[in-house]
Amino acid sequence: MDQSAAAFASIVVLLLLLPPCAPDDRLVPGKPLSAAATIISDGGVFALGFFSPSNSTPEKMYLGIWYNDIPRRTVVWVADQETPVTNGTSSAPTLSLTNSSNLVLSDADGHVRWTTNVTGADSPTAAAGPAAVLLNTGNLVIRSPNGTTLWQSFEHPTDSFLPGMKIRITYRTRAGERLVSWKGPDDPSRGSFTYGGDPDTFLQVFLLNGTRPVNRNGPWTGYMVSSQYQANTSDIIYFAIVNNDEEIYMTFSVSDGSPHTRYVLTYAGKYQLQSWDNSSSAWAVLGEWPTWDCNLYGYCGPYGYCDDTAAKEAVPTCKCLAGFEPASTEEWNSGRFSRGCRRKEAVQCGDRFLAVPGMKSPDKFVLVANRTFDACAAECSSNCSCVAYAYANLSSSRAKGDMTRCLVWSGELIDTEKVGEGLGSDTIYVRLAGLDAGGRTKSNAVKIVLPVLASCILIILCISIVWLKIKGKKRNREKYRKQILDGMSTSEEIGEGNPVHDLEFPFVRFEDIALATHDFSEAYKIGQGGFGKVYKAMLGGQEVAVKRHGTCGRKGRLRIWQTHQSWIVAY
Ligand SMILES: *[C@@H]1O[C@H](CO)[C@@H](O)[C@H](O)[C@H]1NC(C)=O
Ligand SMILES: *[C@@H]1O[C@H](CO)[C@@H](O)[C@H](O)[C@H]1NC(C)=O
Ligand SMILES: *[C@@H]1O[C@H](CO)[C@@H](O)[C@H](O)[C@H]1NC(C)=O
Ligand SMILES: *[C@@H]1O[C@H](CO)[C@@H](O)[C@H](O)[C@H]1NC(C)=O
Ligand SMILES: *[C@@H]1O[C@H](CO)[C@@H](O)[C@H](O)[C@H]1NC(C)=O
Ligand SMILES: *[C@@H]1O[C@H](CO)[C@@H](O)[C@H](O)[C@H]1NC(C)=O
Ligand SMILES: *[C@@H]1O[C@H](CO)[C@@H](O)[C@H](O)[C@H]1NC(C)=O
Ligand SMILES: *[C@@H]1O[C@H](CO)[C@@H](O)[C@H](O)[C@H]1NC(C)=O
Ligand SMILES: *[C@@H]1O[C@H](CO)[C@@H](O)[C@H](O)[C@H]1NC(C)=O
Ligand SMILES: CC(=O)N[C@H]1CO[C@H](CO)[C@@H](O)[C@@H]1O
Repeated sequence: MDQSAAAFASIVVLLLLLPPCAPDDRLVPGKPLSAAATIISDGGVFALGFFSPSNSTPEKMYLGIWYNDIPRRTVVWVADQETPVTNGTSSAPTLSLTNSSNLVLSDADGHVRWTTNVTGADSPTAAAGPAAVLLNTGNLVIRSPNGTTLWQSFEHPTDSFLPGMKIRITYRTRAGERLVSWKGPDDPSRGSFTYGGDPDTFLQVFLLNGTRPVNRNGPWTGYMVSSQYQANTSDIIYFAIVNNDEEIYMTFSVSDGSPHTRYVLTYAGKYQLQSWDNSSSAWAVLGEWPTWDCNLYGYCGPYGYCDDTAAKEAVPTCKCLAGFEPASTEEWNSGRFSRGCRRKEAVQCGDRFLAVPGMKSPDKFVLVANRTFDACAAECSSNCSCVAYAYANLSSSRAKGDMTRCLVWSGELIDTEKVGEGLGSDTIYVRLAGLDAGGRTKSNAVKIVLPVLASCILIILCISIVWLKIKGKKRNREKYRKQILDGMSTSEEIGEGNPVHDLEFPFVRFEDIALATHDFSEAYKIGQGGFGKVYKAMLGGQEVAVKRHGTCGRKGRLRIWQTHQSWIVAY
């Protein structure tokens, strides 16, 4: 008894005497990472270390970051995509941090295979040097002795887009992050697919195969936050587009307690939204783009458009824009659409424009700066080579207060899609022969006009309401935008007094929500996090996720976001 007590006491003393260990979430100068070791983020979600992707060639190793707490190794970042290091028989590769704050990856034979590019960092004092810290978000950050970030892996992405990461384009340099696919399932070297913003227009996102577009998101219509509720996982994914004087970027976050969620550009050229399913120990694919052939770039040829709202079939429905007919009926009928459509009747300079709502705008537009809607229309109708225009009020300014987005087309209209009316869609105005002053076709007026007119009125009504609400708050928007995103990336509570409350999206009354959720009954609750409780409800025939901040009675404001898949209402 005495003996064991003494032994215990001496262990305690020994433990007390041991010097405090450096936290194992970081690398410091003079303590390189060996091939067999890993660095684990504080929180345990991510690991940094060497891995060999293929069992057949174990001597080929890469430095990477993967999820530490799931049984299937899923690498989200690779340092040396081009040149794997080799694991020798007598020596192994190492990763070290230099006194000049650079990470250096050395081969078994001592050759430097990869290094970061930090310059001008302070030389360390004896007290504190730089550190490379693996954060629990999966970001590997080099910090200077004074704590500033000198380099981060989030700014050098490979195939994965993680919550809190940004994919952006800088206006001045036209440079930015692009996801790069792996070459094969077990080959992290650079594949041919990339995903990122379009440096020519800054307004759209391309999935490319080499330099060839595979899939394109339509030009940004100005929405800032959209969200998507995943019924299977009870996950809410908040997706944001942030535009400021320097850059435009997209980022996303997930609700608290959500499983691991990432976007990944697969080696096969698919952009997927994946979520870890603990019960089956596998990645569930919540979304995939291109979803079907309809989303392939230019699938329906010039002046054709694909109906993405149609039931997904093996061969998607291609249609010609109003006033156009298939270039070759024979090919069109046999499901070959690449030659697209041609005009039924040639246009003349004085011809008017038909409004086509609910569309993804075609590619190859020219952005005309600082135009009102009327000036945009005039810009196009006064120029005989202009065949179409589309207009949006961007909800955040690019620079110096220009909130307008006037797009004009003078060539073929390519890669148009019908996506249905919603946040990401445009009304395209197409120049057509035989329209009267109201933009109606003279012959078949009623058939086309009524739905078009109705949707126009609806859109204008919605835009005006949002516009009126937002108008008064324009001045502080810059500040708000930043704070929304700061809040999002850290998953902090969006509570009272948070500026996010001031970005309102009117539509729904509290009474309707209370009714639809049976007065916020537990039976309708689908989640809870730092942001409040989330309920499922049916509103106007739409399934929505209702987010409630606290239980502040009937005061407070409503917000609603929409994506093409779902709506979310926040109270
Ligand atoms: C690297 O090589 C050493 C020595 O041959 C071996 O012990 C180690 O397991 C190898 N590491 C990996 C990750 O294959
Ligand atoms: C470091 O900078 C050089 C020259 O600017 C560049 O060629 C190289 O690709 C950069 N390396 C990394 C890892 O960014
Ligand atoms: C911190 O150090 C970096 C370089 O190591 C330097 O550029 C920066 O100005 C320093 N910041 C402060 C607040 O001292
Ligand atoms: C890095 O700095 C430490 C402390 O100043 C010093 O002991 C060490 O020799 C330096 N290492 C190199 C490679 O310069
Ligand atoms: C990507 O491009 C290569 C070469 O141009 C081609 O062989 C391959 O089929 C393309 N893949 C896809 C999915 O477009
Ligand atoms: C995931 O499943 C494992 C066992 O299969 C369990 O131990 C763990 O708690 C689960 N994690 C979550 C977040 O449900
Ligand atoms: C979601 O659930 C439905 C029905 O339970 C199922 O058919 C579908 O495959 C699930 N999706 C995912 C991504 O797990
Ligand atoms: C936009 O146009 C208006 C009038 O057309 C002009 O007063 C204003 O200076 C312009 N703004 C910019 C940023 O060009
Ligand atoms: C008309 O449009 C074409 C193509 O966009 C452009 O090159 C030309 O400068 C425009 N003409 C006028 C007068 O604006
Ligand atoms: C379609 C629409 O609402 N356009 C408005 C966009 O904002 C400008 C002012 O910058 C208004 O004049 C437009 O009417």
